[in-house]
Amino acid sequence: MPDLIRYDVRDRVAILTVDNPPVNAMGPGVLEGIEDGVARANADAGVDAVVLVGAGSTFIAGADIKIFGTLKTREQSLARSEGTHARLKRIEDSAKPLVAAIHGNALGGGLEIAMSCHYRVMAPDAKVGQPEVLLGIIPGAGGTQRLPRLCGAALAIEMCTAGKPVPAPKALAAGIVDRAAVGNLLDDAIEFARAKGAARAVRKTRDLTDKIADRDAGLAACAAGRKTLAATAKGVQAPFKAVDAIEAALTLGFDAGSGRERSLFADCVTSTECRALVHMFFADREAAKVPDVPKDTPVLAIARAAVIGAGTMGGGIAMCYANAGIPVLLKDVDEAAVRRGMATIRKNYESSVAKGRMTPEAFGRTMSLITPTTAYDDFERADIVVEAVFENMDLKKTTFAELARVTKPACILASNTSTLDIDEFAQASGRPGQVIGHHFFSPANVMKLLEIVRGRETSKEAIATSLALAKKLGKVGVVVGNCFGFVANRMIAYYMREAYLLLEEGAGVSQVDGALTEFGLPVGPFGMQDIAGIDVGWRIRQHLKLTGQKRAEGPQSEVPDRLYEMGRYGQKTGAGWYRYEAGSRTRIPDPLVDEIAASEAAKRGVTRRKVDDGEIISRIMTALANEGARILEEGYATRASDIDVVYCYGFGYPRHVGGPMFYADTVGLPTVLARVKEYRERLGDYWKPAALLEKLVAEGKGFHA
Ligand code: 3H9
Repeated sequence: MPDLIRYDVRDRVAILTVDNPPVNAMGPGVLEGIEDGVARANADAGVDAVVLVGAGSTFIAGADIKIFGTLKTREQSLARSEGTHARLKRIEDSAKPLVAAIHGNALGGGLEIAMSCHYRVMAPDAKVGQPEVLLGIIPGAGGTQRLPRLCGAALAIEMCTAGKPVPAPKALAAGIVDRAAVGNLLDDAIEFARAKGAARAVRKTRDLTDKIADRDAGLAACAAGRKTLAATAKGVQAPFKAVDAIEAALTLGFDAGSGRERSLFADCVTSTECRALVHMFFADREAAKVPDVPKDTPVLAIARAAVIGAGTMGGGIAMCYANAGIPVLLKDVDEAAVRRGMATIRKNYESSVAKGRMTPEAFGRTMSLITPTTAYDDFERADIVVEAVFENMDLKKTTFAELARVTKPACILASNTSTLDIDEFAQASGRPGQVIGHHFFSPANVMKLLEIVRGRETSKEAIATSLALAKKLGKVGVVVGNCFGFVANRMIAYYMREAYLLLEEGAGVSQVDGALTEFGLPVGPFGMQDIAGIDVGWRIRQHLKLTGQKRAEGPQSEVPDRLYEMGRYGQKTGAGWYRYEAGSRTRIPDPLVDEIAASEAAKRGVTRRKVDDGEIISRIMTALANEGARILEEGYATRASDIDVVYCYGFGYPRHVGGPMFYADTVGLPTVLARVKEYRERLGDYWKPAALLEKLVAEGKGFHA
């Protein structure tokens, strides 16, 4: 096995190269190796200074995230942090100047090591950051103490509470790094280190005081940070603890401040928030791995795309391609439809420019990548076509048959259907291996989830290409099976069923929505439906009635149908589950909806009662977990964590809760099963435990290993 830390000497400068692929995370031996390397350089008469650099594509991406799962108690965490803090102090005590040469990313513990060096040189395209809060923790290797000493409290708070990395120019201007490299990073850093070595110029970050000297300004920054978090960081604790730790840097000395950091870190690393967010970190990456699609499966290059249907979804999908720099044809049946679609796209981009999120140059460049058309000319050059026409099986089948005629044989034929059977289009195309579902979520240019639906005959190349393409489009791709509603909409049917029934039983519209937003969702089921349109759900229900299907077993509440019949489609008609004043999106509760719910309840013989918020969460979350279990046992999702990823990115399920399947594990599957049985007894036989749920409980296991 190659050394984790290589030691070379050039021009009287020792070069310590961290070589721990893929991202030089601080796994066992890394920090120890750096300390040994620094000691060796200090003892080496042929060395005046030291450069610390990362091998491969990045500097050091932080602690090895897997380690957090092993810290079960505060005591274990404290013992580990004490060791790390002491080691970093010993490194910082080097008598010979230490220079970190940063390329790629210096994140979390990576930046903390860099700040324990005496100087930092940074490649112009590199980034530095403290993203720990995204994992439910705070910087735990001195970051909350050293960062404010370099850049002041305000920026340190911003970086440690939002977790967003900062680019080189900002890091340089703020004093986090000392130099932006010109030309080759290592050559530049060696040159810089040589000069510092000649002057024996050692500068310990922990001794700096300038940037934290104005204590009142620092404390005001802490107060401002807490105020912002009160509005933005609902349901999480780590960002608040990061502010507490930075405050300690201002009010206590370095050693006492570090002690406070260790204590706060221990609170965080043993929390459910941390377990859930670490789970989501790995879940995001696992989702890209499909057991029967090997890593080396050939991936088709997607240089040109086409989208059929210039409506809301088609236009949004075309924007995704253009945003990724891929030229895209946007086809609809007539000039008017295409013009309307292009006007919406233009308006969206213009609004981004107005908000300063897009430069006028990028606007021009991106718009020029979208070519409107009413014909199939040029489709033979497309590497992928995404169909986003009306949800009608005959129309889709005709479209796929046409596409097979006008595209080259290797072209991938994707469908954005959210409910229809991919295998039927696949047969209609005559090229089933190339046909796949690409289910975008609305608004397609914003939502990060891409459900990649594999049909019976979809080729491995089409799946591997879709996963690579999702990444290129800035989406998280999750491969799912071809069942009704796939994973996301199949489960949402159970979520909505319970929401409707709770309403009939006596809960209020804003009570149900409030309980779920308190739980962490950005919007509750009724608010969400008012945005999406009550008419959309109605259309799906009509289609199901015609085909004799149900989206979810159990009583079908007719409250949404009554709203539809009254022309209450949601925000777009000024009323739905709520009322809206003209031009406003503020939800105003409407007693009329409660009356409708009461009258529908009477028709079904339901006795109304007071429903508490706890029951709302239990019913809805139990329904999701039970249906998720069925999806798993039927093989439509590869693993429970894929369902968590679908829910977090598709519906804004709170990451700090870890997705519906992880949440079920934290509640405990025996409790979830007991609830299903209780509801069955109380509400009816449609509450049936999933076989997988019963099996896991019997085996004493959870959904996640
Ligand atoms: C921390 O540092 C706490 C300290 O304050 C205190 C310590 C005492 N650990 O993302 P990619 C794996 S907290 C373990 O696909 P990219 C990843 O799972 C940490 N594994 O690549 C994947 O494995 P696989 C603070 C890690 O090029 C592979 O590497 N740091 C870690 O798209 C490639 O990853 C962070 O939060 C890790 N730290 O993006 C940074 N990082 O191939 C987390 C990655 O088996 N990392 N892996 O699926 C990132 O943000 C991105 O990985 C990075 C590269 C931007 C670096």
